[in-house]
Amino acid sequence: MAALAAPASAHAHFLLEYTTDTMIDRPGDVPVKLVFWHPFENGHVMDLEMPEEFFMVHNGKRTDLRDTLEPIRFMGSQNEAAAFKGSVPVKRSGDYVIVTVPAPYYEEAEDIYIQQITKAFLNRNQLPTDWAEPVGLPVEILPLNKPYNIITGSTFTGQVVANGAPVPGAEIEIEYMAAEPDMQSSAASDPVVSPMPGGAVVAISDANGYFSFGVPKAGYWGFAALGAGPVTTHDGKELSQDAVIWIRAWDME
Ligand SMILES: [Cu+2]
Repeated sequence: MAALAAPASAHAHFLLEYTTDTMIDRPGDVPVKLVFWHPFENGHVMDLEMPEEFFMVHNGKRTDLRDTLEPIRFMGSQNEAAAFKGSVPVKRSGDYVIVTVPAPYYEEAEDIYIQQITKAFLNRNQLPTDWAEPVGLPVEILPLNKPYNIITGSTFTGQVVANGAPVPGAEIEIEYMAAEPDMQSSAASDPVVSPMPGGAVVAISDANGYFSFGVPKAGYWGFAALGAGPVTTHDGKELSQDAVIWIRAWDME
């Protein structure tokens, strides 16, 4: 379980489930881009295969959205790679938890596989329905603050759980989405801030799997609990089965 055994690389990989907004005013299909990238520095983009699962949870009900996925290209500042565009049908009021279970990705530099099981959240009409409930993934981060409504300068607390049990001592990489995918083109926006001089921003979960982070800036923040999942090998190699969660912070105005 202890993720600290494996040395982390200087930069943090993150699977994005990107939508331009999290609060959805009008009912309709919300476009989402799945990109495996380094969004803090607009760095290297990894090729994403067709995910094993892509679904939403609304009012406790799971809806498979894999059929909405189309392959696209995504261009970072260093390279271009395979990504996907899908859509989330948002009709009634409430929360829509977007979940991606990607296929394990082979990372040549570290000779390991990486699988980032990822959650992001949309909401319509401010009605909270699903955000606090576990999805029941092999590994996931449970938010203890409403994830689409974090005030800049306040804190976000999450709990890392694997098969429903807390994961103590998990290494959690924290990433600001400094550059964002453009929905109309394959490009990304220019990063609005630079990565930190000390490399990846990291927190460690406590004895009950909890971690907290003071959120200094409005926008999207990602948290990745590295190697916290129950599956540790794939194709005869080490697998880092990570739980990723995306939250959205807002300035008070
Ligand atoms: Cu990386």
